[in-house]
Amino acid sequence: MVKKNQTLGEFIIENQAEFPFSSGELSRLINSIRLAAKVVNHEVNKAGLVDITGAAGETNVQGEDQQKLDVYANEKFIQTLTNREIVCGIASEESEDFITISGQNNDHKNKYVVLMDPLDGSSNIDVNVSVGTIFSIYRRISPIGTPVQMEDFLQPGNKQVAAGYIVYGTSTMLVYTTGHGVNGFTLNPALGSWYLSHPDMKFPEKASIYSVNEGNYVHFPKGVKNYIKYCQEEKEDRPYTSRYIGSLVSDFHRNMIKGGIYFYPTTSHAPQGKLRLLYECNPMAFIAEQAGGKASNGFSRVMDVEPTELHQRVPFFCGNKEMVEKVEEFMAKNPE
Ligand code: AHM
Ligand code: MG
Repeated sequence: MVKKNQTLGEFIIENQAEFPFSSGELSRLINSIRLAAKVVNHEVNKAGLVDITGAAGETNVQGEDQQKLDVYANEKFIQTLTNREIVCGIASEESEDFITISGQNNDHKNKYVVLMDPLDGSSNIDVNVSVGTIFSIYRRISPIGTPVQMEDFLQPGNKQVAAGYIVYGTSTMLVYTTGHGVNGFTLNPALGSWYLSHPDMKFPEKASIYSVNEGNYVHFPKGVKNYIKYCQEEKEDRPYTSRYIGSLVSDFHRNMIKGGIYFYPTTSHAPQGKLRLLYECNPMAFIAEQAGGKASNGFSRVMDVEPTELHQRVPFFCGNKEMVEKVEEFMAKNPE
């Protein structure tokens, strides 16, 4: 049951019953993420002060090394999840290999793995524009009691148990799904509590925003070029509005609330696209579908793509169902 203004803690406890075989591990895992998110939020909010205290890579006045925020966020999430011993492995966009967490007494007893992009869109930090964290949770495939394996991370998105993002925006929000709809919580920074501000989030029926880096237009496939022209055509409900922040989490978040599509297609320079299947696309796809939207690689469902490597990239079209279907129509006509 969804009650507005409930705290995230209350919400997690109340909804634990949705998992009949749950041992509470997933709830504890989400609890750790909300804690790490608060710590990272605090640091992201201070980012502007870096100019005064010293830039990343330099030594600050206290003689401490300043860290880049994405490195900091990576460490904080890994630290929190490791200290609480609730996952058996973590893979991050910031680290080349996955991390094995052996757990108490080296027993490898935990059953979940987390995949994350600790600070997505971090180039926006220098200019005070929103950034985000994206996470995705899977049940391990390898037997409990043994160290995690690559196969535990290379699962298709349709196997996700939970996924979410934190948007460090004008306010900080945590939005996540466990496969029972999407709920958004806003942080009250004075109290450090998250409140259910956006229960049961759904893409609105009418959508009119397209979000893409149009500077890459000449490098896009023909199908995408044609779709962009379609968005710009003068018709009853068009042209659509163009909005692009260049921060996936923020662009997605706005589109889910206002109605729209985000896409990062292949380009002649990036023949696989730019975004990462495991850390960025699958979690956003899971949230999109749970909010009544759709996510595609241009031809088929992103969450059905079988991953072959950790840092795999994929073209990504995500948002209102009709808009994603329309772009797929254009791609099918010009598949090259
Ligand atoms: P990052 O993981 O290096 O931050 O890159 C991902 C970001 C997305 O948040 C954003 O949508 C996209 O890259 C923007 O790319 P571009 O600057 O090419 O438009
Ligand atoms: Mg990223």
